[in-house]
Amino acid sequence: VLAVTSIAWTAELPPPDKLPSRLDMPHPLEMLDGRRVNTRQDWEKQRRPELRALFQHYMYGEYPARPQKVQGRVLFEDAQFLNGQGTLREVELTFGPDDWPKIYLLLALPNGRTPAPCFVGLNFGGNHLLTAHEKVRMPTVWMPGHYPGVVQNRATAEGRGRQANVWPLEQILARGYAVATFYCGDIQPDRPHVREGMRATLPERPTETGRETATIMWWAWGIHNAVDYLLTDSRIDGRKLIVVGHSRLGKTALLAGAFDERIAVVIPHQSGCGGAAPSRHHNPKAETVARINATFPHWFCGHFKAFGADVTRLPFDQNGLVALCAPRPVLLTNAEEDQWANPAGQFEVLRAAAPAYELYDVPRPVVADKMPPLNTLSPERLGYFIRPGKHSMGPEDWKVFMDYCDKWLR
Ligand code: GTR
Repeated sequence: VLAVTSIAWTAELPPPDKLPSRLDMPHPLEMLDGRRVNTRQDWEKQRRPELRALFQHYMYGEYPARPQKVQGRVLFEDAQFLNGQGTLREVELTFGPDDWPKIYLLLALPNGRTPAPCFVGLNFGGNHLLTAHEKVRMPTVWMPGHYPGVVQNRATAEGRGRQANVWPLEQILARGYAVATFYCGDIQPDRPHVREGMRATLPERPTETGRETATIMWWAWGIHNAVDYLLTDSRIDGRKLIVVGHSRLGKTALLAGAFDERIAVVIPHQSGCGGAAPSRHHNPKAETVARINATFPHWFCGHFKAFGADVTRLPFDQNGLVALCAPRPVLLTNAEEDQWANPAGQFEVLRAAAPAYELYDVPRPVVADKMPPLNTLSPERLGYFIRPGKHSMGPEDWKVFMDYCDKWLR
């Protein structure tokens, strides 16, 4: 059963320059025509579908059709991973014709806990960077040149285990969590102007409609394909899936969570502009919509480009994307020196998403009223954490992810 909310959107939406200018983040419960919903039912039946449609049309592009079926083929399984602490498995996921991309999903399962809650998310440079296990498949698709062991944009065995700190499997298994991750480039390579990956499966030129599926949307859709598979695995607790990702892949984690209610907890780590940071902001150190569109033109759809010159015309802000996760827990994690990702702006986004959560019968407050001090988890349903240091994901971040999930999933 594909539980992803499908979007029926037929109304004509105005071009970006015909939208009204709004200086503040639009209220998540206010419809495009100005009416405000104030019941859970109107939110779920009217405003939530509208908001999902607006994010597709103006920012991430169309959510692609769900595959008929996602099929998994186990490539290897080692039941004695890390001296028997866990099981390591790699699974090839097929979800279309033979010439379509495939996902290579690396699964680490704690041997002592079945079914286990499971983190799911994309990695930047291939599964083989996350463990030195020699059975892990060497990716054959395009790779960014600066990743360990990459030669002429292809992965080599030199990379094995070189980024094991980013997804610390041993630490995660020790706390009874499972991990499911795959290389983002399995679905769509992280570069513009190429017809590769899922984009190459489309009949027309992808940049013509303005609302063409952009890379971050393809990635989020890929995560949903992995979720389809995870729900068939009896060693995983399908009610306890946590989506996580760092930076551009954190933007993806938030979008994936906002569009798929099968995901129980959403953790965009240092996701910044286009993720959990506001598009409207005055932080001189933080990334802007104009800048992100210029540097990464493939991440967002054509319509989004128009907002670089005037973000006040956006009919939503990123508080709307967080609101789409309601009432599920969302944790925003940040680092003090990573001002590019706008940590303080992200806290404002979190607060401005709260009205959607308050429609539900859940304990109050749903969000803290002030940003917590450094190294102090604000464990609310809309949670927040900021540590000292830089733009990175590592063991200390995973500790916080798991502390938060212990609270919400046990
Ligand atoms: C930066 C980009 C950010 C963030 C980051 C990353 O260059 O400006 O939005 O996505 O890359 O993914 O590490």
